[in-house]
Amino acid sequence: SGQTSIKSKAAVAWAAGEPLKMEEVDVELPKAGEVLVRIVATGVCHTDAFTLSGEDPEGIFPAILGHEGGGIVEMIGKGVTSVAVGDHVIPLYTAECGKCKFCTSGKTNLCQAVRETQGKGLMPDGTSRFSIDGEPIYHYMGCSTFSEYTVLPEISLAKVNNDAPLEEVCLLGCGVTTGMGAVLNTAKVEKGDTVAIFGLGGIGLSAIIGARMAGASKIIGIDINDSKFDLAKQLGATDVINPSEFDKPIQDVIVEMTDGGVDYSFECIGNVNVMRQALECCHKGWGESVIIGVAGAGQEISTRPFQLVTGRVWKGSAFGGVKGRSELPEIVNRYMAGEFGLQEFITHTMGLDEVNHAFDLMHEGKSIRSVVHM
Ligand code: NAD
Ligand code: AHE
Ligand code: ZN
Ligand code: ZN
Repeated sequence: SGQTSIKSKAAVAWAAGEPLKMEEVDVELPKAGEVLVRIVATGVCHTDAFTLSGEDPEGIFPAILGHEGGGIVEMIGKGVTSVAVGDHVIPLYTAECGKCKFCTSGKTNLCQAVRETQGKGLMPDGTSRFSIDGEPIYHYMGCSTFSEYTVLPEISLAKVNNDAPLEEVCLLGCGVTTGMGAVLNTAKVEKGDTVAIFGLGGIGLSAIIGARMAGASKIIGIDINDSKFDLAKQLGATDVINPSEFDKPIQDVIVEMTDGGVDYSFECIGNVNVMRQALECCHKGWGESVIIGVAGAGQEISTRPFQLVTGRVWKGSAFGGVKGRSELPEIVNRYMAGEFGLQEFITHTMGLDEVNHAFDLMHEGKSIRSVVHM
């Protein structure tokens, strides 16, 4: 028919620090190797707020944020073979091409096939599929799920079980996969290990689920907001502590609670001071600390090198070390089989036009996950 674009409702981030604005955007139809997806639901992750705040060195405006979505394939571009119209898919901010040096290394999930253009808010051909009155609007993390329709490279889509409720499994597009994966894939926590988890939002609570699955003997949850503790305990935390209630450093408290420190700790906040606490609460000789939280431009971590000389290990984890296309479908099936829950994370649901409220709830510490139903 010669049609080259469709109209879509989207929440646009026009500038750092400003509320998102509902707009009708033009979405260009998918080019070769690309897929048009109708987003059904999307979670709101702290990373969306981080980028909107202006702290993200890669933040570009105007952009369509959102990276924790679930949707249905609406149209495929030339040469696309791995998904078809009608397939349920989860957008991946960490693609999986299966061919690059990273994908074939067997050492990482960080495929770099489209990473460079993705970081510039563009599709792999160096252009955007979104515009208003001919002016480009940038993509975000290769996903832009705060839009009714979005375009992604084929290699940035996990095809999942069509029976999976997208309003729930969208959370596997980031938060829950990240927390569980950091524990199970990155740290590889084993039965009987002791664990400390700093920050009990969507990521930290998912790390608790992972620690429980692994059979950890002690799971210490740490947060400055007591209202997070009930769910943390329900999901498997054996102890919950609030650093503001102690008159000594929290790492000292944890070292005392665990006869010398934990086997593994996880920073799920994005605070470089807490990252140091998380490292220093680890056991001498072998304790490992995993950074999951994302810290703002210019922030740096520090500790005494002696902490590492004496056997503690500092590492990080992105998307829980999970390779999205080959591993996420199985995680969705494990959810469908009842191995873990997602509903308890969803404290709020709303329409896209209320997405700013989701950011308010997050900043007020009142939500775990808001899920936007498009
Ligand atoms: P969230 O806002 O839901 O949760 C953060 C929690 O940390 C809150 O409960 C808050 O009360 C607590 N907190 C804040 N300051 C604290 C302090 N000083 N001590 C103890 N607790 C404190 O956020 P989220 O969505 O769970 O994301 C957490 C972090 O993980 C963010 O930095 C996000 O950008 C990052 N993230 C990273 C990845 C990755 O792949 N590496 C993926 C998703 C999210
Ligand atoms: N753009 C930021 C870093 C942001 C960041 O670390 N992102 C995480 C995912 S957060 C999901 O909620 C990640 O996976 N990073 C790996 C990657 O390739 O981006 C900055 O500091 O520039
Ligand atoms: Zn996220
Ligand atoms: Zn790759």
